[in-house]
Amino acid sequence: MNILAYDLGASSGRALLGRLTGSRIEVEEVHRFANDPVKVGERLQWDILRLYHEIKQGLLKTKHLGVQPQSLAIDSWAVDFGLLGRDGELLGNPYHYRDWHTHGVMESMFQSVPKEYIFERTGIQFLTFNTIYQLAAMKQAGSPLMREADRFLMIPDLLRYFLTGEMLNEFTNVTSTQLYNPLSGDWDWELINRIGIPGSWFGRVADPGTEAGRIRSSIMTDLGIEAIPVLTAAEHDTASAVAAVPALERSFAYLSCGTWSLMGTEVDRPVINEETLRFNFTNEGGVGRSFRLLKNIMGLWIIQELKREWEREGLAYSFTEIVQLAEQAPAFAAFIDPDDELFLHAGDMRSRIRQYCRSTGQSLPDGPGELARCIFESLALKYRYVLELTEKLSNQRFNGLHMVGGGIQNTLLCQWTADSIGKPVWAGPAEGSAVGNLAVQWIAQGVFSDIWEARKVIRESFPVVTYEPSGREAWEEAYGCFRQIAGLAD
Ligand code: ADP
Ligand code: LRH
Repeated sequence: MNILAYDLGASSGRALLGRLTGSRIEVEEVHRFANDPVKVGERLQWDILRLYHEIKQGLLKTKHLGVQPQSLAIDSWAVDFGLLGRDGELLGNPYHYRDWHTHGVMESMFQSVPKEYIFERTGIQFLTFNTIYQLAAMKQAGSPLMREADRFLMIPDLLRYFLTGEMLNEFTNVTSTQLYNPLSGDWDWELINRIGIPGSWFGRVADPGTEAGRIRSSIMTDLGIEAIPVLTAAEHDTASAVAAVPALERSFAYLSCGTWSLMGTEVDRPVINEETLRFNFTNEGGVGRSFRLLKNIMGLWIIQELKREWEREGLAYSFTEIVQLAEQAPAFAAFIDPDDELFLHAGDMRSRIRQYCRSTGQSLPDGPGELARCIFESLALKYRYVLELTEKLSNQRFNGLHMVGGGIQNTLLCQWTADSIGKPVWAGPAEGSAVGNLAVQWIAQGVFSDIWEARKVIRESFPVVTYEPSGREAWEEAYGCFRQIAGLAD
């Protein structure tokens, strides 16, 4: 029995076929495609129709393999959305969350809607690009979409709607908007009303694994394929990635390591208190109405951007080469706080890293190896800081850290993470989000009884590499330096 998972990441979109052979999961990549945002003037937008086209290409390639999938589901990154008119047509291209239009909007909203009020009601961390601030930015800018819109759909909701004609708002992604109240278990109508957005835009919240229609007959005719049921996945890619963590114990820590690094633990109920607010932790919805108590860390985005910069200069390093260059560069020469706002938007990372180092009185990394080493070491050190906070805020002690996502192919980063946290790292699977997407579909079909059975099978199906900590003394010293430079509080 084959099923199809689409995972739209910032580094690429991919379609993976999953099948169960005995008690093992096998995956086959049928299609990989670019998911580059498009800049028009100053606006950064999704190339949403191209992605829809690529999703159909995935269906065609699946057909050419002679496979009829039992179901399909889509996941992607959180917070972004499209607005639809009364006629069901998409109004404009969805904005990408790294667009500048939200700049300063969160801070100005706090003047009329207090930060504490928003956190008490939503439990969601304050990121300048959350949906709530994107909507407020559009409203402030007098966007005509505010007058014309009738429905709000997040990116996987929207692509699912294109495929099926059915509109549903999926739970895990909905929680990331900062407009959902996990205590009432519904959209926070009071908050939505207070920021002046029509409540009628927001529809029924559907759990991951809900039947959400079937492929439109026009697509079946165009592609010459049979009907395929479409399900909701855990459509926030981080929810899917955490679903795929091959943990055997209920108390575990994870790091979903891709464009972003998402670190935290899974909890039954949101942890909404002064401490989680102070350290800007979040409580995002997960599979089985669990919550992810986690913190965003800027992640491999900075090296992705540097790689693009080098390519423009004619230096086409692969990630493998970048890792080798980092390994050869001098150790602990300079640190950045990867979460400094300097690094959020696209472009010019070399000069921003040097600007950060200059303003903190450090030596300035120069060549590719030095810059890459600075990023990877700083990430490993930030991981220790956030892991210790996770332990404190969840009142747990972890024996090690599960890493999933494409970033685990960076074996140096995995080793340095183990060295920095002083605990083993268990790395795998690399396609965390796609595997979690498949797992939710199998749970919906009754193949797995719940997420814990799925995790057990994932553990048996994908290699998990263990990295034992080493070089503790040097890393301990580096941590002290890093915390001072980054000004990180206890
Ligand atoms: P996303 O889902 O956000 O698109 P992925 O989980 O696919 O991201 O991870 C992509 C990241 O993985 C890249 O930015 C890169 O840093 C890292 N990566 C991918 N391949 C390699 C490799 N061969 N060696 C080292 N790092 C790699
Ligand atoms: C990771 C992710 C993360 C969000 C960000 C926008 O891909 O979904 O969980 O905070 O992208």
